[in-house]
Amino acid sequence: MEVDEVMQEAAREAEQAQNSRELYEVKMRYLGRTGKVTALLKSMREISADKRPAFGKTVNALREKLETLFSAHEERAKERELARRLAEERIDVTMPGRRAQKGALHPVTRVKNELIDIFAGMGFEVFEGPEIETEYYNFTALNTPADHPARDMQDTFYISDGILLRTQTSAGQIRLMEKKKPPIKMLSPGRVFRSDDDATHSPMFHQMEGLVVDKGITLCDLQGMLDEFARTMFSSTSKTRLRPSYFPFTEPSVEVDVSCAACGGKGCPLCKGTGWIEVLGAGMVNRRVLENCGVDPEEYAGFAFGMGIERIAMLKYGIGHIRLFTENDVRFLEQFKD
Ligand code: 2NM
Repeated sequence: MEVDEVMQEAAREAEQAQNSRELYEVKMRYLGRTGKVTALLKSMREISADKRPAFGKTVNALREKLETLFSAHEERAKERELARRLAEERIDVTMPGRRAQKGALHPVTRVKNELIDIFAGMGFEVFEGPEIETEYYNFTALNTPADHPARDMQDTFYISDGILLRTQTSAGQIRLMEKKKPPIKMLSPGRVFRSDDDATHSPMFHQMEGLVVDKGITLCDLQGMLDEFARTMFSSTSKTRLRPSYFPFTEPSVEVDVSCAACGGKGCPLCKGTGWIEVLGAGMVNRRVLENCGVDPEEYAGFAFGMGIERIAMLKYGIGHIRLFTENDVRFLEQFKD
């Protein structure tokens, strides 16, 4: 094998190698343990002693030249590969980052917090009673007689004899009235349960009830406080109107309408042309309820009110179906981001 031929062949193959791995394979074919140059060195033994030194010199020179050749190629291949990696893995540090998704408070939570803010500003304290109640606190103490339709299995979820899911948060207010001497000014937000299910009724919903007991409390105090509530919650020009009603736990009892904020009271589809929207129920605490709690009705009087938080949220945000509150559809919920 001609030394010059080997040199030319190696140079051509090294030139054709596409990357450092292929280059390494070429190198091994010449300089590796079974490579062509190594074979030449091994063949020295078969050469006559007088020609051996010259042959050895030539082959060693070839090996050195090949090593230089491969090093140069290796260097260039590495540079090319590094340049390609840098181009491929390039990061544009000036690109704007992806914003983290921000959550939103549930509309019921929003309205609940807003109601608490309004009434806390008037001096009400928040008191949350248990969701599982006794028939006594949910009905009897609230002057709801044993034969009252509200007690019916069809309206109330009974857990066992005398034990039920509360149908109103006032059950907890009775517990506090038993323990605390007036003056009382409390707000009871929470979940309540009724066997009811249509576009505006859900078997679980949230209520906010308020109770004020002190000496000389009148219906005027109730209406003044409700006016203030309506102006803060709905519109600075909101007005309230009381209509006679009936609840076993209040006497007199009233339904409270707020002037329609959508049309300013002129009449529109939201208020069905009346200019008024029913927002809550209220009244003067029935003297029998006060007596049941050990509060002397000759000395003290109180007013109470109750509203459905979902109903307020539906009016405020124009929500058409109560089921939207419990479906947890992100497309609905994300509209309440602030
Ligand atoms: C309402 C309407 C009228 C009410 C009564 C009481 C209590 F505990 F003092 F008797 N708390 N809340 C009440 C009165 C609730 O909801 C429509």
